[in-house]
Amino acid sequence: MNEILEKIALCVEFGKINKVSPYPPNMKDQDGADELTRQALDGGVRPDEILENALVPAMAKVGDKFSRKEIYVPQMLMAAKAMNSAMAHLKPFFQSGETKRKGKFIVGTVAGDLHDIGKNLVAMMIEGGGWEVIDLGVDVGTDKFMSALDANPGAVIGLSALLTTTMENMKQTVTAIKEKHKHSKILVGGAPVTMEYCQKIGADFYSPDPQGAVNYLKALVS
Ligand code: B1M
Repeated sequence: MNEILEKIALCVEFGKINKVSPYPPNMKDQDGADELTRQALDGGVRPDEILENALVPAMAKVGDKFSRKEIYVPQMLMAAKAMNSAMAHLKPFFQSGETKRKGKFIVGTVAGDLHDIGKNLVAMMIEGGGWEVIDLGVDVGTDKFMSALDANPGAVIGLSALLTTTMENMKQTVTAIKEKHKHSKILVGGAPVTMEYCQKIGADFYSPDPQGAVNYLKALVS
């Protein structure tokens, strides 16, 4: 792998955002994902190469370590911040259509539910997996999911719920989406959600963690 891509991947894996960021201590005063991504683009590396060969594999490593409980939420958030600092340089290329993404992922925490830490991790990992993410935020009602899907036909939908009470709203949203867009794929997750519940409400897939969500989307387009 190109040396600068290796460096960007390490910055993302270990959460080194930019030169002034003191984290992680062993990378202090070194360029971070921000500066290195700029340098790579200026040096002629294509945006899709940076995404595919640095950000995606680095975030996959982060996801696997998180699944194995070798790292925890703070490290994952730092990795996601580093990835975002790199993505800020790449986004103009993707938005202009010059570089293609794998697809669109609409995500939100269901109606009545304000928990967004897990949902944000999933969104960031999926963005790191090469998808365009449309994040509708928290307390998202069925109508808002439907409007987003109407505006982005074919997008995969992700619903997150952290409360046993709001899980019921997940069911309502899944039913409404499947009635109007029966071929839409719906992924569900969140602490109280299970595969059994996913099947019961007619969603397509359940993942207990962000990496499972990334793998599911990857399988959809391969
Ligand atoms: Co709330 N809360 N909370 N809370 N809160 C829980 C969930 C609770 C378990 C705490 C407890 O009682 N032990 C409990 C729920 C009980 C239940 O229903 N079974 C609870 C409660 C009761 C409440 C309130 C009702 C409290 C009150 O006001 N009386 C209230 C409800 C507000 C509302 O939503 N309407 C409330 C409020 C809050 C805060 C606002 C204070 C805050 C949220 C801040 C925020 O998110 N911005 C909060 C927090 C922080 C928690 C705990 C402590 C932590 C949740 C969290 O972020 N976990 C939580 C207790 C706990 O979990 N220890 C608790 C870390 C996060 C990375 O994990 O979200 O599970 P998680 O996401 C995971 C996976 O689930 C998965 O990937 C993530 C990474 O592995 N995942 C997906 C998540 N979404 C996914 C989507 C996917 C795929 C995977 O595909 C689309």
